Amino acid sequence: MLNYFDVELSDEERLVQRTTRDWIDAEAMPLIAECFEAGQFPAQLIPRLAELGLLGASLPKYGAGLPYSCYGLICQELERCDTGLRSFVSVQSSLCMYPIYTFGTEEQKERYLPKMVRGELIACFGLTEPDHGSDPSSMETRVEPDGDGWVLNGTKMWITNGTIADLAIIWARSPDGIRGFAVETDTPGFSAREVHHKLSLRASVTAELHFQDVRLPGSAILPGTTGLGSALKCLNEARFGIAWGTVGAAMACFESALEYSKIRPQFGKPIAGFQLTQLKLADMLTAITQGQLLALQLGRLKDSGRLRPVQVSVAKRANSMMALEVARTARTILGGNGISLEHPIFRHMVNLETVITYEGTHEIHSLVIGQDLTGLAAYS
Ligand code: TGC
Ligand code: FAD
Repeated sequence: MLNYFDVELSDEERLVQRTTRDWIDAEAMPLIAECFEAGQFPAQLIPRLAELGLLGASLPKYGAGLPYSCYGLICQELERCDTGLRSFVSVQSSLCMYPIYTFGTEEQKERYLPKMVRGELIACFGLTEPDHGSDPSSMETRVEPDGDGWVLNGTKMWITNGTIADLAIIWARSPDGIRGFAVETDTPGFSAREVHHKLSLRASVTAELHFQDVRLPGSAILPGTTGLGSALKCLNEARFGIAWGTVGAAMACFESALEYSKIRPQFGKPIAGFQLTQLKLADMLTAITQGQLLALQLGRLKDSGRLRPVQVSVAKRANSMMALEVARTARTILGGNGISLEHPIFRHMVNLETVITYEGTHEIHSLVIGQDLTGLAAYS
């Protein structure tokens, strides 16, 4: 644990972090590189993720109801292993359980949430479309009223968990604006196709979803959704997890580079003894510490109900780029060995290229912050 500033964690936070880390080290770390190489999500970990209370960890009543700071620490530890693992938990918890809990009926909550906490029902979140990523307000996926139900048509792209999901939270344009729907994936007309040839997030399932005249019951709508803003509320939750998770990815890269630098001799001494290596280590340590303190304050603000969405944008943007830069620097310390999957750094580095892109690109978060600072929207 990097704790240069003796960051104060509560007993509960320490316990959650320790428990998650111990399990990750024992059961996830040993198989992650192989999964990444094979392009497979380690689905065998789902039952233990559930047993440990890591699905819907911050959800009251149905989940463990932990403080958000604990959820953040869970994300940090998961992403210290691999972004794919944190992504799975982010999607299940923040992007799918959260909207059902926040916008759903009692019947929807009872039908889905207990099974989702137990890992018996996997979900995905479909907002992005092939032609509408940063600008979801232009989405083409539509629902039309049909008797006492709906008919759904359209396509969603880059959907995490898409081919393993039993349930999809789908955002679609209805006659009264964008609404969210809980779509069971065995409904006729629903199909999912895995995206192959990815060079990033290889230990995560990514899919294209296609809806052709999918007939949904009236009860499929999440009635509390009232426009794009409802989808963006879900994104605040997941972006919060990314702000923490990226600290974990950066820690893994730093620790790997530090250890390597002490045992790799060149010019007659360990490369850790060269000033340029020490400068890189000092820069990485400083950046990670700043990211850690930012994430912790984000958690404190969220737990006290004072967190503004723009603050989440600041932290998601800053920590994702921080982690990518740490990964790139750490990679140089390993020289040629840095490009091998035998070390975790390159795997994290290519994952982080996705992290600066999904959940709002680096550029989009710059514009969110710019709008907050100036009062002027510069998206179009
Ligand atoms: P705009 O007019 O600004 O906003 C529409 C309504 O939403 C409200 N709002 C928010 N509410 C809550 N939280 C936020 N962060 C919000 N941002 C905006 C806003 O007040 C407004 O409300 P109202 O009542 O006035 O209607 O919308 P816009 O169309 O101009 O878009 C703004 C923009 C560009 C920031 C937004 O579209 C955006 O964030 N784009 C990025 C798209 C994105 O992040 N996609 C992510 C897809 S999911 C994903 O990547 C999952 S990866 C999962 C994994 O594997 O971890
Ligand atoms: P575009 O929006 O086409 O952007 C391309 C470039 O243009 C970017 O650099 C962008 O910053 C820039 N740009 C766009 N608009 C502007 C502007 N106004 N000003 C300046 N620059 C701009 N989505 C989901 O809904 N659910 C998921 O589960 C999910 N999982 C994902 C998993 C992976 C592995 C990946 C790669 C993506 C995932 N996404 C998911 C999609 C992700 O959210 C989008 O890729 C992201 O929002 C960017 O959209 P885009 O790829 O269409 O890029």
